Amino acid sequence: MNMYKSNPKDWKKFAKFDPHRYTRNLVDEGNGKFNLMILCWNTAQASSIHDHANSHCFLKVIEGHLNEELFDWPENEEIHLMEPIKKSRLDLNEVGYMSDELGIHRIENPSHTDNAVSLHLYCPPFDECQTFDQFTGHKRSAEVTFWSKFGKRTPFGKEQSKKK
Ligand code: 2CO
Ligand code: FE2
Repeated sequence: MNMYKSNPKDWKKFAKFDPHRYTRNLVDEGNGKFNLMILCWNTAQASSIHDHANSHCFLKVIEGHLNEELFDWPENEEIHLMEPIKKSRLDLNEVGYMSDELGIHRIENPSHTDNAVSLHLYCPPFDECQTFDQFTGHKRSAEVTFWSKFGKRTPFGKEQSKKK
């Protein structure tokens, strides 16, 4: 991940954007051992606060830049505002690592003029994670989906990553 220097020619065919939310585009299933994907962040798009389902997450910015807010796991069921414990910026070609041991996070493309694209490797792959409400600390399970797989838009109604 560190050694790779981003060249849009390598990944353009996987980089499919949606005007409404960031997209997850599957590049390789790593023989079931990992998922390699390209995430496309339109201007000002952000993820929810989420965990990583016990997976290791490596991410590299391959266009634009991203901001990360790191949060501690909420401790109890009491309603409370979640405050970030760390904010960082990931620049072009920078690599980050995230796992449940470090906490939970939110990623955002803070630019209002430029798109951002990131390359993610999740080991092992996962098809469900938990998302958190910043204002209450409440969580719920969310299925993660692919906007495209291997360069082809996932057919409508079959966005689930699961092979049920
Ligand atoms: N984990 C999020 C996802 O897979 C993206 S933020 O980077 O870890 O959609
Ligand atoms: Fe994440």
